[in-house]
Amino acid sequence: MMLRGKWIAAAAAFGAMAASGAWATEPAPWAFGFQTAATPVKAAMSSFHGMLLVVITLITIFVLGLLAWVVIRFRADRNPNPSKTTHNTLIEVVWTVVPVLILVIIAIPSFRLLYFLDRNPDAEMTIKVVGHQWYWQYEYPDQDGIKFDSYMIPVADLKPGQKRLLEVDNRLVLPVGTTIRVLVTGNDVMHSWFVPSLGVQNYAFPGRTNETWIKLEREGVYYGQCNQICGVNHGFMPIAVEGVSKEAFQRWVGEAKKKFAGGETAPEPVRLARIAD
Ligand SMILES: [Cu+2]
Repeated sequence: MMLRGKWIAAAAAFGAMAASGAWATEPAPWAFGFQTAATPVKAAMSSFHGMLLVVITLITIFVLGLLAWVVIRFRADRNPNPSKTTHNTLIEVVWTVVPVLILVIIAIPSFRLLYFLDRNPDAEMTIKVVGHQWYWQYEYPDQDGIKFDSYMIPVADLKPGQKRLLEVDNRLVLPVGTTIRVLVTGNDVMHSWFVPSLGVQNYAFPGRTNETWIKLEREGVYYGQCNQICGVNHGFMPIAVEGVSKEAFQRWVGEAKKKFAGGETAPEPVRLARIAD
């Protein structure tokens, strides 16, 4: 009965989410599948995933059918004198060649997607993401080098509506409809800059720069988290990307130049103590 109640709750949550259109750009209770795509890369990932799901489902049903057929048709009381056949060249060729063909069919769009998300030669601007223990730092080399830190808002300081363990003090503000090169690196240990709805998951290595790109298709806030265990506060260095219109971005740039002129937004020891609260 307990289990049944749980499934009913899950179905209700699923229905409510579908009805409200709340396919959020952040993790949601009982969410199924991917977060809604906000970039062309994520859209391509989602459709590739959909294609794979069809392939996997067909293979699983086929294998299950074969197993059921063997178990029922060739069980001992129905088939008391089993065949002693050990080889069948035709079947062996088929069960080798068909899986190879399936893998090739999967590999072609897979590699195409890998190269698609790798880099975009037509980037209109660049941002740099630096992973630190335990916060992210963002730089805008094309906007006079705006540079600031982005810390999680401690639970005790959350305002109504702010998301626990996801909201940050300074969001990464980006213009929509703009192809943006993203350079990711690390300052101390390995981190990973992971924003599911943008289709971005890049390792942040010290001494190495990884590249990808994003093009936000609509305004909104897109949440992510560090995705590589990086120490005691790994779970407390979320990512919040805010997509705004190009005009609003220009206004933000003007404000940000003043706001972040002094560099660091707060002394690090103070912030770490607050996160621990
Ligand atoms: Cu981490």
